[in-house]
Amino acid sequence: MKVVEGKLLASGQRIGIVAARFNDFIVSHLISGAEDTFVRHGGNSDDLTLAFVPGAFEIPLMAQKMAESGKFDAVVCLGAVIRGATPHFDMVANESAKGIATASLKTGVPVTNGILTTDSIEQAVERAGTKAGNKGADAMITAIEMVNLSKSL
Ligand code: INI
Repeated sequence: MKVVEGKLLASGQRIGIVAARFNDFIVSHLISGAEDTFVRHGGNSDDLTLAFVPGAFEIPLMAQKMAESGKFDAVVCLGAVIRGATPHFDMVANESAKGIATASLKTGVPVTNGILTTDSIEQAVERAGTKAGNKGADAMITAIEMVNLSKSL
């Protein structure tokens, strides 16, 4: 049996990051986690391009534009949708996740979901570099692996 896996090596990869300004207090830590992970896996931070959008709802369109541009091997999406802070939590959370999946399938470029969807600000803090890891770092490592896996098929 031939097994195909993606290495966790980022050297030479060019990655687009789309980050929401909404809940910047949290999202800024997701951006740091993503950049740190890219560099610690051999990537050059000059090969990262960061695009800010107003909120998580706007992420899929920009992710799709970046994926279509041909300039990036993958796109990493970062945001924080917090239930306590929004009456339309479900709409923003669902549409952003659906749109990210669509952008990836439509373009054939890996687009990873680093958007936190939590019930409280405390849960978001826990997933932005404290006791429950960093979802930005997770989304970056997924992108690195998917780029290498796609190349090795
Ligand atoms: N955007 C977020 O990224 N997180 C949120 O928690 C949030 N809340 O609370 O509403 C949010 N709303 C803005 C939304 O993403 C759009 O920018 C807005 O609806 C304009 O299209």
